[in-house]
Amino acid sequence: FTTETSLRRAIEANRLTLAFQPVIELNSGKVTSFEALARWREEGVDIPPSTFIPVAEESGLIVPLGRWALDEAARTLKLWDRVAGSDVPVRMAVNVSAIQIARDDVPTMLREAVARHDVAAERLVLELTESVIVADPDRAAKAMESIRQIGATIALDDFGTGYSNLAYLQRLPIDVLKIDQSFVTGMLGNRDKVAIVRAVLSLAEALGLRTTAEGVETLELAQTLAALGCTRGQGYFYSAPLSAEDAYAFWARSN
Ligand code: G
Ligand code: G
Ligand code: MN
Ligand code: NA
Repeated sequence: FTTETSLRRAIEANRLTLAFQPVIELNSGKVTSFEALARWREEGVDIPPSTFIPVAEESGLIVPLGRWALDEAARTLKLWDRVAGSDVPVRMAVNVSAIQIARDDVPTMLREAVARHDVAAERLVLELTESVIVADPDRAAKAMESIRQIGATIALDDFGTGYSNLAYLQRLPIDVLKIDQSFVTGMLGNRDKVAIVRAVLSLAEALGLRTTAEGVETLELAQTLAALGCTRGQGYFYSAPLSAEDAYAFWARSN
């Protein structure tokens, strides 16, 4: 209960921050986007998202947290544009919890955030998990169609770890599959993981979806994924999540 109370205070006092992890186009080596990841530091100690995101979801605090994250991500994109003197050609991805889709009006929140910060919705990516679809398929479909209509892109996060049937991949406006890092990290020398990654890549190709492999920790992994037809990679081989300033410098250096 203390975590919930202090998380509520941290959100209200605007003491959460975002870290930004680059997503790299495997063929060109260029940054295509950044994933915004919430960070919480309390009295000098980092509380990991694996601790506070579940608390936020159980308490409903994920609704204000998620609103803050989208707003802060859009604000940061605009900040980078000002530093660069023109629109920085990267997209910004924000995680959206199933609870937000169920309880909040995510399309309106998106419309308001892009208007407030004067950034094109096309530059935003909302990362949803399969649990969104399992929870309430009709509501999820409506929300996703509105998000797409506003202009943002939809990525399916942690792909392969959920339980839903695959028919929705064809029906719903999904643009990108993010292959969960549990299949990617340690995939070299593991036939089962390679088989799963291959299957996801061929499914994505057949359906015209782009793919991002998470957990790319080595050059060899990046090369293997590229050879298998994966389009993008994200992971410690390229960069850990960075502060807004360092993320901008990373982009400026690598493009
Ligand atoms: O990068 P890191 O290990 O810190 O993030 C762990 C997980 O926490 C991420 O994979 C993501 O699913 C979740 N997470 C981080 N920030 C947010 C956020 O703003 N909203 C939601 N819903 N989840 C987040
Ligand atoms: O949204 P999602 O849960 O996929 O967020 C990615 C999480 O994985 C973040 O917590 C991030 O810090 C972490 N992460 C990012 N790159 C790597 C990596 O290369 N290896 C491992 N083990 N974790 C990573
Ligand atoms: Mn994610
Ligand atoms: Na993920």
